[in-house]
Amino acid sequence: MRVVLATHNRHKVEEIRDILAGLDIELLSLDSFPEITEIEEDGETLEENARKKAVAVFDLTHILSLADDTGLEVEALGGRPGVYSARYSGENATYQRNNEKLLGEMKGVPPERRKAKFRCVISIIGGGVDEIAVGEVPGRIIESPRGTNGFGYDPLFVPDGYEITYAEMDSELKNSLSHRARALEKAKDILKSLVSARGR
Ligand code: ITT
Repeated sequence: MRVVLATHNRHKVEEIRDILAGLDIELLSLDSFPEITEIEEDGETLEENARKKAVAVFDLTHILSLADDTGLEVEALGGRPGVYSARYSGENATYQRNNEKLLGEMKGVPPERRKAKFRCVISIIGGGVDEIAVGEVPGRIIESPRGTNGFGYDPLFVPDGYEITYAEMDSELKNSLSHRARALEKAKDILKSLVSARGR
């Protein structure tokens, strides 16, 4: 069975490949479909955006499509940046500017009010298939960046039960506990049953 990952983010493609390794599926990325340009993520929820991307890619490729949308929800900021995580610092957002903006908004917020969670929503769309898998990891936002691995808000996020940031973890550790890993474990079960149903 072939599955196309509806993302241009190579960090995500690598994480998803690692986690889904071992399944009897051929994973394609959007690199195989250069004609598909950016799909606008204009939904109001992570669910809406993930589903919109998967539907758009399935409509264009007719291959089972898997799309995720992820957000960092910070309690002291009323859940922001949430669905706006990628463009938090505006039009020309970069990971670094987003992190600086987050630290700026969290300035003076005491340790006990620095709770946050990463939330990943995966949509799987195909002929007759419309499934959602969600993964969450609670943690906290530290006061200055630490670590150089990973991407996005990784240097600022310490998951509960750890003293190191996502960016201080090697990819094996991050991929064993991350929000995306949790959602992907659920997506994996969905894909497994599709593989066996289609194999019959
Ligand atoms: P797509 O092409 O898949 O849309 P994206 O980079 O826009 O890739 P998302 O919309 O899913 O990714 O994620 C929004 C932002 O959240 C992203 O730009 C990162 O800043 C952050 N993010 C997502 N996953 C993350 C992770 O595992 N660790 C740290 N930050 C992450």
